[in-house]
Amino acid sequence: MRLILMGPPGAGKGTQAKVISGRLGVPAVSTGDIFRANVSQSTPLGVEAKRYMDAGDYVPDEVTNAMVRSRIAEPDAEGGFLLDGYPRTVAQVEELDAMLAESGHQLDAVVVLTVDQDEVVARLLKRAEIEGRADDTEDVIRRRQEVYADQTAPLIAVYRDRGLLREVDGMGSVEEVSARVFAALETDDATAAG
Ligand code: B4P
Repeated sequence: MRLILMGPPGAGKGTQAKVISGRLGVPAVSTGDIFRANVSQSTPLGVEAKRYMDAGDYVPDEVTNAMVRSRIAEPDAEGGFLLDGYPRTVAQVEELDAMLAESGHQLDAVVVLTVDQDEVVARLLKRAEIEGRADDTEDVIRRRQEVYADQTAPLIAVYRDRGLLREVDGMGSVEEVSARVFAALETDDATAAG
């Protein structure tokens, strides 16, 4: 199964990606996590990514695309993967399409978590207290929301037109949201072949 998990910052992508990938037995590929791992190890990729992430901006497409290309070519992703936070721009959609075409695979579904704006801000400020992420300050959260609305929200229509979109209510407990995601996937003809 090849899935994409989308949603605004704080929608619960990272949280749900762990649950879904565990249940489906495919690796969760989180671009945000890969960038953060590189930042913490001060690799050249991390040094570059940090400049953008701390400001709430997207890391340039060329950098992100190359990183995903190499990650999904690893053996554990041969049988499928769950992309958490990728693609986020039209250029990334095009690049992912090219990667899939080259490997002869197709996407099975694109899950979008929907949440109230107030709720996502509250979640991220709570995480700021716990984890102290540099991009979880109120100003940067606001910037990340703007970038999402501007660059990523338009992708929803792209995948809807392809018949792949599954919109899932992301409000409520983690367990409630997971149950909705699995229900959306199970009732979805597009994923049956996965
Ligand atoms: P991400 O790491 O993907 O950050 P995010 O959008 O904020 O999502 P995240 O996964 O962290 O939040 P989640 O909703 O799971 O990206 C960070 C940065 O990396 C981006 O701003 C960008 O700079 C860069 N980047 C990443 N991908 C990129 C790409 N493709 N192109 C360019 N740049 C890219 O969780 C939020 C909080 O809510 C957590 O604390 C969680 O515990 C909590 N939560 C989750 N579900 C909940 C629930 N049901 N109830 C209550 N709390 C919940």
